[in-house]
Amino acid sequence: MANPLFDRLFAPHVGSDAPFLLPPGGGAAQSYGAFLEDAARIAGALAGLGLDPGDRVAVQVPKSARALALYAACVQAGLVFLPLNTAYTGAELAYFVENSGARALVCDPGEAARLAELAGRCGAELLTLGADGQGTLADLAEGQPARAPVVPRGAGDLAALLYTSGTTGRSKGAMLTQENLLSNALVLAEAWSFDGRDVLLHALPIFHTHGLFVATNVVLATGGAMIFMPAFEAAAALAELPRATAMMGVPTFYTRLLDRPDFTREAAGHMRLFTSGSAPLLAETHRAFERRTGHRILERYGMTETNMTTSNPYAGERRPGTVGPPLAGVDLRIVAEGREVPRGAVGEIEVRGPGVFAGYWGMPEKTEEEMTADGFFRTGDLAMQDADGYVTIVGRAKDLIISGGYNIYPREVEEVLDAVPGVREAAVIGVPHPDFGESPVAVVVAEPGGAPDRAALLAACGETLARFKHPREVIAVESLPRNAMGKVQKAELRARYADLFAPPASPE
Ligand code: MCA
Ligand code: AMP
Repeated sequence: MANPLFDRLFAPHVGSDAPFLLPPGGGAAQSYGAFLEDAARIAGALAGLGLDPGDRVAVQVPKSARALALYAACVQAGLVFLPLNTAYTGAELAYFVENSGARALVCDPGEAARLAELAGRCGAELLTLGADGQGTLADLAEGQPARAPVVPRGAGDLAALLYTSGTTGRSKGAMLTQENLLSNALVLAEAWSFDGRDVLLHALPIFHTHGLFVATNVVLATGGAMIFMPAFEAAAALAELPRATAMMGVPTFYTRLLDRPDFTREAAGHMRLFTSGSAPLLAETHRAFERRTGHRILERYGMTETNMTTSNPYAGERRPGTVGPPLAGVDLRIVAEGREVPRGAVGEIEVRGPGVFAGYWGMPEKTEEEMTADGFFRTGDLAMQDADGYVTIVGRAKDLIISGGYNIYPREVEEVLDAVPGVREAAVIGVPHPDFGESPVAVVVAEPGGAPDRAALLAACGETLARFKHPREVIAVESLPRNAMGKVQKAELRARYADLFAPPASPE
């Protein structure tokens, strides 16, 4: 029996001298062969700990070549890779480890003491891996052989578990199969014309779909190289650009590059492709980028649960403000009141295809809620599709804020604020922000006689929520606007505070 994901993305590169990871600032590349030897050693170390195929490996580590090798090792050993945002707090992490039943937890060495109790309680093996690639996982791997068995897996077996928050209740683990990941990598590689000559500027985090699957799997599928940056920083990205042929980013990457006068037509002239996703790219940013560089950013759309589902074309017209037509193999329809709507009308996007996940971990009823009887996933994104098939996202049916490409579920923040003494109720809304696209703002009503103390509210968030979820502003109000049904009118609040972060108008 085979392991389709490993066989197609990794196995062809075993023993290859071709460069895979280029360190920023120059220096020797790590070859595909060396990367896969490292992965094999890690696979051996994990198997040696008694982990069995299908076991979950929770990973909250800084980005590094070895952190990526850990992903490869999990695929090779038939383990389920569960990457976690490095910004998550201990409270957030505890839920993911408990809910997934992870058998191993890999963390930064600096966090090990803090996480020992959690790992012990959950029966997870605690291992460490730092930004420098060192730690107890590396120590264990060192003694292992450079080749390891490839554990047989089927196309429908799980390769990864990625947690996404829900509009109600706790986060849900999206179960991604080998086929989900492989099919999407191959479709994107073809759609965007990637090949072995490409050098991708990789500045995304590797704990989300965008940086881990869209970027890395496309390069693995086609044998190119990646300039592997620890994080996005505009000046550093600009310095690396001359070596790159392609770049993938969230809109904030592009607005930050445009803020730099040294990001010029000459600086970008040699590039083959810039893609954007994870959050809406303003048509205005698309046009400003074209004016500055001559390049039209290729915008695409997807979700953790569905992988990528639409993309503007590589060769055809890239239309600003749209996410393009459905990708090959994706069935997409726009639905309102239970019916597919005609072209040009607004409704919710529903998708079906090989990239659509296998359901939420341990939550069959949630999975059923999000899927239609004929196998389409309800995205919660509102859009229209034009006569040529191009999809324009116009809003969201779900209560979600996307800040710099990170999702924030207002309900999760509201629950924390509501529990603060003196708070009667809080509504968290997304307000346009020039850098992050949207930022969370808390609109708070005090108990009679009480006054919500801003510092206390933010301190409560600090204990439980990752920093990027914290409200950027707290606004005290007498009452929240409600409709006849008593539901808080968030659209009205968003309109009221739409200019909160707007840059001051420049004098004429
Ligand atoms: C960091 N901070 C943020 C964010 N990131 N605040 C709000 N939103 C953010 N996205 C805060 C930190 O907590 C810190 O706060 C301060 O900003 C500076 O931290 P630093 O690490 O220096 O941040 P940064 O370098 O400015 O990071 C911004 C960033 C980064 C480069 C835009 O967030 C990023 O790489 N985003 C990419 C997210 C991504 O890959 N999403 C893909 C999801 P303080 O100073 O107050 O402590 S996958 C997906 O959505 C689907 C499937 C798809 O379609 O791709
Ligand atoms: P996630 O659950 O992190 O995968 O986030 C998926 C959500 O990000 C989608 O449901 C959309 O709301 C949003 N998204 C992703 N790409 C785009 C895009 N190009 N334009 C607008 N929204 C996007």
